Amino acid sequence: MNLFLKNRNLLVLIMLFAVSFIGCERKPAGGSTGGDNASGGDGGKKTVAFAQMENTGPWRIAESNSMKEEAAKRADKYNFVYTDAQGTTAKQVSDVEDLIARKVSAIFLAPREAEGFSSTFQAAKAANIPVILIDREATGTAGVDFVTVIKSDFIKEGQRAGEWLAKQTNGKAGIVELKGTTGSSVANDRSKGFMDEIGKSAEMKIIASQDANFTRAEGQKVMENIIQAQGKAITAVYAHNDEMALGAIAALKAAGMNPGKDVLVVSVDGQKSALQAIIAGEMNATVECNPRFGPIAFDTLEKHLRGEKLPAQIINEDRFFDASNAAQFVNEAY
Ligand code: GYE
Repeated sequence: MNLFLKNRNLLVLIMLFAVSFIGCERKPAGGSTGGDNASGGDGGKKTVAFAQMENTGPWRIAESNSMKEEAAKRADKYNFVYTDAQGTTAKQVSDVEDLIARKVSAIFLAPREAEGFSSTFQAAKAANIPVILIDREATGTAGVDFVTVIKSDFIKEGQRAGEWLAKQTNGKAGIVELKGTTGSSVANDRSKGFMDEIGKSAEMKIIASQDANFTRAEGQKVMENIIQAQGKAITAVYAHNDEMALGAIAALKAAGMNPGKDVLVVSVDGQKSALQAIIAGEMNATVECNPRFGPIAFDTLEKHLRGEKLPAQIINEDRFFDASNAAQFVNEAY
């Protein structure tokens, strides 16, 4: 063997040694690749996942960011995995199935629709993975199918919007209701609370009610069609979220109508652009629905892991914004 070959063999040996060494260093011991429940490796870190339904619109982006930020604050204890179902319930179901297959230690789930998750809950249970619902409900029993649900009181949100509107209009209005995604617990409850409240006044009438899927673009489109059909009969808009309200405001303006004045606009969420619209006088009120779930979600998980008994529901306290306080809160809004 000549000197060149000898040196080359030596070089190959050194390289092989180096590669296997790097390989050892990089290997995530008990990390997000599996075996997490059992191993407790990676310095004892647990892999916790958040299965988000979509990440469009300020509310959802604020929620995702809050979860990511809180995970980062607790990075000594947790690895964090995030999935985005891009607005499709079927994808969200398969996202959760994948997380179960990866053997994560716990799953936070913001279920797009109430139905469709029961077999996933069973699979998680069989794998001993706790599921905590955040922001919306899913069909099933707390303490059995999932640990608990952390959310706002959506019926109360609808009631507060209805009560405010009845007061402002002396119990007489032609109302357009823009509803959230059909099949979501939020849309049902926000409708129910509102109807219960306006039902107390004989002349509070819903003249049109349609699903606009919680988005601004759909809110605008649906509102354009309703304006064509109903015109001046519209004196108020109740939107299940601020994005749809802002879409409706754009449609009303384009039709030469006067949102905030001739047509009162009330919705739910409390995002920055809604508070700005209130300050500008184009929108009237919004019931807060807090999207910043990170701290309470992780605190709840830790209580569960310590073996504490949790209530079936954990309800966030929300505020109410109108012309009297929008300027005070606009800077802290998302
Ligand atoms: O109000 C809306 C979002 O589930 C409470 O969903 C949440 C709602 C929120 O898209 O803006």
